Amino acid sequence: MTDLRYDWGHEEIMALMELPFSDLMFQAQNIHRQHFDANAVQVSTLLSIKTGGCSEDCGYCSQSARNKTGLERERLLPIDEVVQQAQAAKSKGASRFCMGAAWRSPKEKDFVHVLQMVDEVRKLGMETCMTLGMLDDDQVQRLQQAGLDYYNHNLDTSPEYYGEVISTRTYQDRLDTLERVRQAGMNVCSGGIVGMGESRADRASLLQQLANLSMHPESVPVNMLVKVEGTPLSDVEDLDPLEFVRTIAVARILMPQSMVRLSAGRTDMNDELQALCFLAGANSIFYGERLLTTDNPDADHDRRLFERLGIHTLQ
Ligand code: SAM
Ligand code: DTB
Ligand code: SF4
Repeated sequence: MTDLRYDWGHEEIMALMELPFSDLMFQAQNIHRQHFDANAVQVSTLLSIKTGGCSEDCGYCSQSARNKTGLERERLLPIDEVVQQAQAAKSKGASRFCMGAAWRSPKEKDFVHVLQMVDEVRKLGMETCMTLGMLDDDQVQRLQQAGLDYYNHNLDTSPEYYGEVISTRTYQDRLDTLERVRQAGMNVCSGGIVGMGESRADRASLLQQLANLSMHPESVPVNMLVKVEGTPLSDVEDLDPLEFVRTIAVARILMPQSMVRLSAGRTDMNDELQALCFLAGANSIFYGERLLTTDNPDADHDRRLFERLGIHTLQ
């Protein structure tokens, strides 16, 4: 078993990123197989419980009020509808239901409903995950008491590149929320986005931040930027897909016991590229036709892909 490390230096991470592709894949596979069934993938389904009109200025996001993406601003979904969608996701085979809201941070009037959603979805026998923006100590406690299993809050990119993408909250704000969630004893889901015009050194630096948190996040989503028309990043240059695979492989090596999620961007990937991501150590995906506001491959396609690859899903 590989020992867990929390002291990764930037240079050694860069050295991994720069390995010949086959050597990198071999290392990642080796580590993956020490800790996981290499043919098992966990599936989560996402639902946007509050869409659009967000006050933040994240340059990639369809939901920022500052980006003219044509997305209709919606109110918080009624609890019944959330429970119905969770039930549907469960019957299609998802083990975790992830609820996302386009907020800088939750307001009290909404928060009470959110707590009820956690309770109701848990009663279906599913794991629960929420992503609601920044949280204070009180909110973290109440989510934990409601039984929330995972909180998703991404670092998004390196501290060095961060200012190119977001100005309305700091990197430290994000680290603070992650530490609060960790201290409250909930599972942490944190990762980032690649393909936003950042350098390889930035990707290494994002992974360094994640791997050197007080504990590794239990779940590490690696998103490929979904280019949304009307956002500042809509026509950023395409990233070499093999660089995305490398990012997954290095995440696997640095955080051997974490679930690494092949997250947004799969509709633009062919099956062969996704197979390479699983080979590199990805062992989780978002499953179901929709991410938050953009498309995801349909469930039938994913089922066929899993069959072709001999992958089974984790319950
Ligand atoms: N508003 C909350 C927040 O930002 O913390 C929660 C929802 S937010 C949409 C969750 C994450 O989705 C972001 O941190 C980002 O990493 C990812 N995301 C959003 N838009 C994306 C896009 N166009 N492509 C890839 N990932 C994206
Ligand atoms: C994460 O890292 N990726 C998910 C989830 N956490 C909340 C969101 C992806 C969003 C992609 C763009 C959209 O559908 O709006
Ligand atoms: Fe708002 Fe989250 Fe989108 Fe940023 S990523 S604009 S905080 S919904």
